[in-house]
Amino acid sequence: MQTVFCHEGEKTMDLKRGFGVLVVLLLAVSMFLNSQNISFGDIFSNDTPVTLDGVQILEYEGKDLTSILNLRDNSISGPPEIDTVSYTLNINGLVGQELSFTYDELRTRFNPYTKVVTLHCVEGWDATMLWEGVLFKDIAGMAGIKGEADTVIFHALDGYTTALSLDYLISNNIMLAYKLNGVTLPAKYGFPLQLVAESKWGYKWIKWVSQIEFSDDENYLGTWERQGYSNDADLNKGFFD
Ligand SMILES: Nc1nc2c(c(=O)[nH]1)N[C@H]1C(S)=C(S)[C@@H](COP(=O)(O)O)O[C@H]1N2
Ligand SMILES: [Mo]
Repeated sequence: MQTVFCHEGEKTMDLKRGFGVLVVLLLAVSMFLNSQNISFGDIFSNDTPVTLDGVQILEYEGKDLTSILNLRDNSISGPPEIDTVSYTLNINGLVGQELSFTYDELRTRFNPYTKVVTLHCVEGWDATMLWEGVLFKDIAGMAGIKGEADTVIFHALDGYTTALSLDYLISNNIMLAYKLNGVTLPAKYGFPLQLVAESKWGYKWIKWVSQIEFSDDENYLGTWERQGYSNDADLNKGFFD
């Protein structure tokens, strides 16, 4: 037994019992977090926060959305460190004018678009989310694409790359999203920008996009494509076709 003082005056309590209660409480909290797919790491580390800037939208126009808390981060080397202040999206290659946009410019200089689109990973899982961002063709239009360009190579802050045909990106109104389910893209899930490569396999949905390079190299292979995955990546076909 030990004597302790608190604002109610002198009290005695069994410290051993107090410790036992604390252990049970911590176990209960950790089981709850586990059931919600949240890890202690998510909460206490500041590189992969789950803090959201608003309340996620989980149903939109009658469609159920996948919660961000249930997403899987499938990246080659984990989320990169991003400095929002110095970040720019750089547009170069076969363009009339090289451009770069800050994060604020991306959200203020282009019309915003929203759309519910489902991501399908080759591993067999999928996630339906409400995306908000800018149209690829609006950005491309500002840079002025040269006639020879037929391919667009996307580069990301973690070193990942992938390429898509210019025609696919423009004719399908493909978006670069800065929000999902109504909240800013979390660091783990592509902040500041993720390509919403509708009707393509997940490996074309490049996250943490930092550079858009216009090219005439139709055979350019990105990170996963080099490992043998289909460069076309059409969802209607197998990912090795
Ligand atoms: N920069 C970058 N983007 C990436 C990847 C990656 O490793 N690095 N993985 C891709 C793969 S294989 C999938 S399935 C999706 C997963 O997206 P999500 O984390 O939003 O669920 O991200 C894609 N984009
Ligand atoms: Mo994937």
